[in-house]
Amino acid sequence: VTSRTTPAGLEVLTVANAHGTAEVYLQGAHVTAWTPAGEDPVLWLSSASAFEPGVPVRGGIPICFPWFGARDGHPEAPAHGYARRTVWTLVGAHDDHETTVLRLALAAPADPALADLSGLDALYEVRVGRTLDVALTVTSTRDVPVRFEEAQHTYLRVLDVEATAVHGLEEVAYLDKTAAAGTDPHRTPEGAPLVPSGQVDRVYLGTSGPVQVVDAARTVRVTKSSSQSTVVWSPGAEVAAGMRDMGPGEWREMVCVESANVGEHAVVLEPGRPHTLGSSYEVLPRV
Ligand code: TA6
Repeated sequence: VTSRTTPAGLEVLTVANAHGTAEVYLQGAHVTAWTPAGEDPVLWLSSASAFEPGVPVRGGIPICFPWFGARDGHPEAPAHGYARRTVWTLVGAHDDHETTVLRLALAAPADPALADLSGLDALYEVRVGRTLDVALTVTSTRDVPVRFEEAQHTYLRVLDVEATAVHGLEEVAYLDKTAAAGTDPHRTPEGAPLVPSGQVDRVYLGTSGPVQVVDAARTVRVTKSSSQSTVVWSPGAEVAAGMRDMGPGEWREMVCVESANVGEHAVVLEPGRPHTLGSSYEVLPRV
């Protein structure tokens, strides 16, 4: 593991071992790259992303915590929580059977605006090996249950999102976040793999199974643990064109598949009972 500081003052860790390479920014504990040996990069990263203090990176694996999207009752709060904007502390790095393990910690901020979410400490473990494994463990120092949301908002690199099939959610009902305001966003299972077309923004409800993302080049499998929701997002041409941190046309080269606990599946953390959200990414051998 080596470390460098960018001209903007962000610290980046580079991992290289027999099985591949990865990059992790301390800001956001953000994995921005993972390339298994002999494969193309698995994570997508925008060519127009900001890499600046306090600004989330567009691509890789943003951590959404302790809320997802807008914060309920707090329209002024930044989207997807504070974890992806805050500098985490590296608390450990070691090699374990050809796997490199990084551990990063984020203490609960002492912010009166976050009083109802106070006491939530986070630890993130990143394992770089034949697979990439990430695990977010949240503990509470409070003596009352605390409700929070979380997601590993992973941007997977694909050849063309509109020619990519997302398998594993065929029988799962979802919320369609593109539904017009005031209309019911609940949708019944589609019974077929999702091939994103235009803007897709869905929260699949009550699903803990794996997802396989299949394009013309390969299959990437996402396996998750202690996660009850899966989010799939593709901005489509129009939304992407309005995003300053996405290069022209690049929206086609990504799809987000997010291991999450959001909305009705938010975590209610009891004192003394840590919760760990895990995701594992793997390129499957060609058949
Ligand atoms: O996970 C999907 C989503 O919540 C979308 O609604 C979309 O806004 C996206 O995340 C990106 O959010 P961001 O705050 O990173 O621009």
